[in-house]
Amino acid sequence: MPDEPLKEPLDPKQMKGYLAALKEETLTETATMDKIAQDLEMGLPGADSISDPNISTFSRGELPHYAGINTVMKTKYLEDVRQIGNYDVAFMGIPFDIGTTYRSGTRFGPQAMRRISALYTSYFYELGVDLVEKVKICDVGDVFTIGNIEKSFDQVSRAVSHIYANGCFPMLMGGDHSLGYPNVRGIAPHVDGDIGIIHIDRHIDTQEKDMDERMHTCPWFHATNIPNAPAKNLVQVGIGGWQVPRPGVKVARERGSTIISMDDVDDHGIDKVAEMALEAAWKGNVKQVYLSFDIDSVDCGFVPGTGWPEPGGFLPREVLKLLKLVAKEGICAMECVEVAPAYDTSDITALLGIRAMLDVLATLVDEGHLPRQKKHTSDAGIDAWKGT
Ligand SMILES: [Mn+2]
Repeated sequence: MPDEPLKEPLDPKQMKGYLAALKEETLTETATMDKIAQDLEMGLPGADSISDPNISTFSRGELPHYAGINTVMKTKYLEDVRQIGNYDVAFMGIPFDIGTTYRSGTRFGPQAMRRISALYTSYFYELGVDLVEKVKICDVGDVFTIGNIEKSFDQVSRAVSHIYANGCFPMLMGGDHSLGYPNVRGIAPHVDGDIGIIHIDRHIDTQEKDMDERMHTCPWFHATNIPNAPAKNLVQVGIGGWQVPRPGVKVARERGSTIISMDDVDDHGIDKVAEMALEAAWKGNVKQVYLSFDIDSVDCGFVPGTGWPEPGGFLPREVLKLLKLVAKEGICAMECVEVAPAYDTSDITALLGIRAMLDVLATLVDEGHLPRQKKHTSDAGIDAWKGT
């Protein structure tokens, strides 16, 4: 028998799974217990025959997962948006899809993500983060969008600006990808320095107009015209296939943005590509990076519920890793766009969309980016984006 090198056995105590279990022991339970007590008070104690003292008569909290009014993870619905400054994080829906150039339906994306988010607890095992214990989250509801692209963009920028200027972290649920532009426009005037953009997509989305309007093929042309959002800090990851229009490619070339194709991802792997993306996005006078996640960057076998499905994209596990690596360095906001539930199967597309957002949130908390130690509030008004 030939000599075989001794295999190093894996140490069960050093496995990430075990270490994550250890971390759970260090988490507080205070906010969770307070919430349960409040839910019992508001929902009345359960029937005498029920022995679990935490079960109320009316469902008011996380359980059962099939019950309840669906805000994101059943967090507080912030009806009075003037109170936004009291929260660390706000989920906001942007039910808007008239920028689509093929199948419409992403206006129902926010509702689909909210509904399926009820599957989740606030605790994320791998990172050992319990959101309820660490950050004050609200669901601020939806922007009042209308059947006009430019007027809706104004509404969106105003809403995003309001959240960001009050020191609250925006988690933006689209809606089609034309929203990338008004979303960044709402934040940029409140950033003291430049803003970089990391855009994860199969599509390049950099042409000036499509069919005479600023459609979902156009957001980054306009976003990188914003004075403090230079094109050199735009990084696009996952681009490729048969829907990368030549006018957009020409713009990307002329403006010198960074394009990392799916072939590049194949060649170099997620870690290397993330490192490269972060370097380009943060280079120069950049003070904040905006994260744009298009669900169609994932192979269409996993995300049927989208307006422009693309074969050959990321695997879910790959993209979740990429998002976490980007979030580790800190971001100023995130958008998840192009979830169109009418074409979805068993909610899997909406589920991946909200999962991506929550993984990013947990990473930001784990890395100490949230809650912000010092609240960044801006004196520039809600309409500071006008004219940019
Ligand atoms: Mn796309």
